[in-house]
Amino acid sequence: MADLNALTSSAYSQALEVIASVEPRIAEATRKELADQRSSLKLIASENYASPAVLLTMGTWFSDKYAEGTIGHRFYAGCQNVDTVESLAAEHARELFGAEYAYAQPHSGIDANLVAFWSILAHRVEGPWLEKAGSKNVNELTDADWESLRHELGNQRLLGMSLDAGGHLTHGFRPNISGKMFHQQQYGTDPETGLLDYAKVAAKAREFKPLILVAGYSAYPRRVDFAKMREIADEVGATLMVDMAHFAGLVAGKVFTGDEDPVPHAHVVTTTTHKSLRGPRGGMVLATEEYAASVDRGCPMVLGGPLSHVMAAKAVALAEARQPSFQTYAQQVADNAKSLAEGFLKRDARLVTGGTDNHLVLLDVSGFGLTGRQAESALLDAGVVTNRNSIPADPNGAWYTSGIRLGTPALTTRGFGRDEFDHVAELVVHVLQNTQPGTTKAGGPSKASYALGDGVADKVKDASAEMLDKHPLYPGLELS
Ligand code: DSN
Repeated sequence: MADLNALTSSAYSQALEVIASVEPRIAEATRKELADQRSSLKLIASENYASPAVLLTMGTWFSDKYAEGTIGHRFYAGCQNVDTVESLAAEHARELFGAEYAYAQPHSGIDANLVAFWSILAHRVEGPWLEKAGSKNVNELTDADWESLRHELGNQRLLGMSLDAGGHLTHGFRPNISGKMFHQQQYGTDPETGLLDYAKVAAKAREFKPLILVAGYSAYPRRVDFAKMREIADEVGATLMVDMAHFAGLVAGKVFTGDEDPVPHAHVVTTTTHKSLRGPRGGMVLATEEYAASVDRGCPMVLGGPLSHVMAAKAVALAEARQPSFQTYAQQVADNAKSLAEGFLKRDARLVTGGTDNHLVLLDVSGFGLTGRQAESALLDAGVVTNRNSIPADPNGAWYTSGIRLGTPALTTRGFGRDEFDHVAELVVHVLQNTQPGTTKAGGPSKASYALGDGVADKVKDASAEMLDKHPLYPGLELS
């Protein structure tokens, strides 16, 4: 068998030479990005490291092809190879997740959610409406019909998790298009425990009667019972849509099974492919047969030309996720998150919900006298890459925040284990204990400026380097 490390090294070295012949600064930035990713503790819960096979698949001439339409039914000629790529991506996704239907075209998570929203609206509203208008086909409608349909499609009701409880912008947050196109309400978490309260979600659903109930999160450190969410949806006649972007890798890796696996319970499931699933940057929609035809109209309903080079990389990543080793990886992601959480708790740091049972923890940094913004910046100075995040009822709002979100998918890919994540918790706490909040020019308390104690950054970087050297990123990949 070929030496894959040697092949990858020469592929990238030569590719960078080709790039440098046109715009050397881009080649330089690309080299620097690898060096930076190699030398920092990447703890952003939504990031990972895709394999060289996935990355290389994106750099091809599939990028040059237009392929609007669906498999075997394109608006452009010459799409036979794109059909192969999209079919394989969809087939791997169906097999991996046990889904009836998979749509690999969305360019991102937001696109996947928009496709899902419009598909559900079309499926739920268009059909009965067409009947009412006495027509069988949307193409036969008059301008007046469209005016009336627009009225019916707009102002539908959506119930999703609020941003500060851990939901996502696209789950009905007012400044996002989802909060503008829908009449929306949000459910939160219990103010004492930080946990989802299904009885309260059900009560809200009974009162609000949403067309779409959205489950899923970006910053909620716990598992969700999707069987219960489906019961709630069924009781009020809603479509259950689950956004599993953050935890798709844990579903693929069979860490979340039974009631914690959204696929058997939801009508429509959306995801990104680049987070815990460890694929290329992109989105995907899974659906039951009932919703397949409307999701399949994602392009041209919502999307432009599919990114065929990325769909090819999705197929490669999904093939990787079907290997037994991916299940070992996913379990380790969850075990490492537990260790990270325990590491914080034993050092008296406060975690939202008191712990985790997925891939992320949400650390309340107000106990250190800091805002999330100050903590994020101080940690970055010490080579620890995290992102600030609101906590429930956050007094500092969504910009400064009071929390830091940390996740385990990326460093687990590098090979970090439980002991190393305990050490990571120790280093994070050390930075935060040695960071002082700053003052504004007028002398008042600042939410942004801070001072990191002398020598702290170097000490933490040295301790991190020891762990990072033991678990190199892309081992064997040497750029000439
Ligand atoms: N930006 C992603 C995250 O960090 O969770 C979600 O869109």
